[in-house]
Amino acid sequence: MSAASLFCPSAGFRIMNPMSDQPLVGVVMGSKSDYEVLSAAIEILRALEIPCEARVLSAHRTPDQLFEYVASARGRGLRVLIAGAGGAAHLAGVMAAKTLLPVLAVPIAATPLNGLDSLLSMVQMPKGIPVATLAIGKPGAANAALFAAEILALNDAALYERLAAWRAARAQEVLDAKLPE
Ligand code: AIR
Repeated sequence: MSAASLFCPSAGFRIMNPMSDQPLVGVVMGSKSDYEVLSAAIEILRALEIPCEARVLSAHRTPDQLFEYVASARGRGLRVLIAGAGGAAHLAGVMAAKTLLPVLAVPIAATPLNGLDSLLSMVQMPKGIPVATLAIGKPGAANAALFAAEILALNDAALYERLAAWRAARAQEVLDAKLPE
């Protein structure tokens, strides 16, 4: 499968909620090797019943296909984009340059610099082209999904309730934690 092709190990090509044909969140990763981290975002989007799609597209290796994807995103109904990449991670910034959809960036530890390279590439955007950068790795991926949910919940009361229930369940897990005697 080429780097530009649709990617989803579970569905073969595309991650979708069967209840809807219309993905609202596009999860883009610079390499298939980023999937383990970005799966933390996809799991939460699924748990919250937010239709999403996942793609492997690289700002450096497949710039033309990335531009095409982002240029068509809003017209295809996408409302939030999540971008995860490692190293000299220009993915989120390039995507943000081509759309007015919110772009949430997830830095990935893919080099001996352990994600600091990716974090700085994503967070140090020049004035005028915003990217919202989350934490390095899986916690950032999970929070990107939750942030996307919060954005979508502004106009979706049912999603707001699912999100509130998800948050309450996490709080309950903390309160129920048992320590060794
Ligand atoms: N990458 C791919 N194109 C541009 C960048 N910055 C990133 C990927 C991955 C890392 O390079 O997002 O985190 C290494 O990719 P690979 O394919 O060599 O494993």
